[in-house]
Amino acid sequence: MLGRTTVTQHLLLTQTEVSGATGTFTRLINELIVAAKLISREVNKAGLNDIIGYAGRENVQGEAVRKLDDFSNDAIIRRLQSSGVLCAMASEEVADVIEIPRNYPVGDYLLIFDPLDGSSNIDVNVSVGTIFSVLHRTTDSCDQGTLEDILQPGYKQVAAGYFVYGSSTIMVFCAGNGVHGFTLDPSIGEFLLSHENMKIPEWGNTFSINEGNYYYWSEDMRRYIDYLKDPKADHRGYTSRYVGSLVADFHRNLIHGGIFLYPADTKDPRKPHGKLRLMCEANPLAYIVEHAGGSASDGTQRIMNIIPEELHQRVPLIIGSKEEVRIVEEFIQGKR
Ligand code: P6P
Repeated sequence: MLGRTTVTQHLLLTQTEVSGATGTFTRLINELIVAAKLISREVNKAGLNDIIGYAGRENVQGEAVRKLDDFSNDAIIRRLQSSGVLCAMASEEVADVIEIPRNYPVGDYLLIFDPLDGSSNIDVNVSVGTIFSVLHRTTDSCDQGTLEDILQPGYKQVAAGYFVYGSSTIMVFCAGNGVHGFTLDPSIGEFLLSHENMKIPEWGNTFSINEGNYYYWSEDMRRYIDYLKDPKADHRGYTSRYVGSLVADFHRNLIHGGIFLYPADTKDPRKPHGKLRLMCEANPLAYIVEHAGGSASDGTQRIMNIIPEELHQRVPLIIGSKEEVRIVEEFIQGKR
């Protein structure tokens, strides 16, 4: 325990390996870590304080906002807006681009985040998470970042990661040089390296999908799920695991192999492309999974090749072990 690498040591070491690094990126991630520690503290005692339940309003997604959503969103915005490293932010909870207040310096990075994904699970003590994506500004300015700076395809990300608030609080993060996991030791308040250079198995026997939507899926998606459950099909057998919290389902599959799917469905005409958001959920997890050797697709194309048109646009998400994603794409593209 005494010799374990802290996330700060890891960031500083990585920084020395990046020519021209000025430390602003390290500052960005460190501020995110402080926000995550604050969120972890509140999540882990949610049943004991007045922070579970609803905030009495809906967010841009038309979803009832929970007090912990608000707390988590505010924690990230307050920590990062004064850091001097961002020119703008975007949050799953906020309709428009979040500007940096005029009394703070402006930097060259952009942060896009889902402050507390899966928050509906808080009341029943199921793991939830924070997801984040880091971009570099494209507009040549020293002023506020714009929507143009934010609406970049996923392959332009310079880093991405998530925090999962579960039986322990774990940060999984990649800045282009491997995917690494750090576990929070609450007794010292430090994230310690626990999963170095994570790689997702090429195959997996776990599938994660909400089968309650079965009759709302396309015929191809139904055929694929039937195939997974068919004992006579040409595979080694699958098991179903669905937490209903994207970060928890993704994290399990990252470690053990498997596939998570949230396909398009006809259940809600407001969400014809499925429920999950491109910018603050699909892109950052796609960045992580590809750097870990996996794949992320909307069924017909690589998630990170999608050119964003709207800040909160939704996409079908198929993500996990490379070979499992390939099989789904073959069903969707009529090759199986
Ligand atoms: P459903 C949580 O609300 C979330 O955004 C993801 O974390 C999760 O994967 C998904 O929605 C669950 O959605 O429709 O299966 O309840």
